[in-house]
Amino acid sequence: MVLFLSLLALLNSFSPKVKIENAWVRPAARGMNSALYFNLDNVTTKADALYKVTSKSAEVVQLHSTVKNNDGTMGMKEIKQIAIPAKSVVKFEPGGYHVMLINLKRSLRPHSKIEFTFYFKSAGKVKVKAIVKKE
Ligand SMILES: [Cu+2]
Repeated sequence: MVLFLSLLALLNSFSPKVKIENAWVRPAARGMNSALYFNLDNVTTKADALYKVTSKSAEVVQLHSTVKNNDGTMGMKEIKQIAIPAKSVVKFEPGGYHVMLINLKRSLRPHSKIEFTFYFKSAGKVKVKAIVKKE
C-alpha cells in the first residue's frame, strides 16, 4: 500500500499540466494599477480552467477581458474563469485577457521578479514568477 501510494505520488508529480509561459508584468508605481500577461499552454488531453490568481504585490487581483463599449471605446470587465481547451494555447496579452493588479502594495521596477499563484480547476495551485518589463 505504501509502495502504491508513493508510486501514485511519483506519477502525479510527472503528469503534464497546463504550462504558464512568458509571464510578464508592466512596471508601475506603488498605489497604481498594472497588468500581468502570459500564455497558458494546455499540453494535456483534458480541458482545464484558470479561475483565480493571487499576489502579495497588489491589494486586489482580478481576471479581466478587454471589451468594446457601446460608444466604441475600449473597456475591461472582470471574468470568473477562463477555459483552456485540451491541446491549445490561451494568450493573455495587451488588448485581450489580462490579470489586473489593482492598488499595488509596492513599486514594480523593470527587471525585478514578482511572484503569483495561479489556481486551475484541474491542475490545482501553481506558483509563477513574472518578470517586470515594458512589453
Ligand atoms: Cu483590467
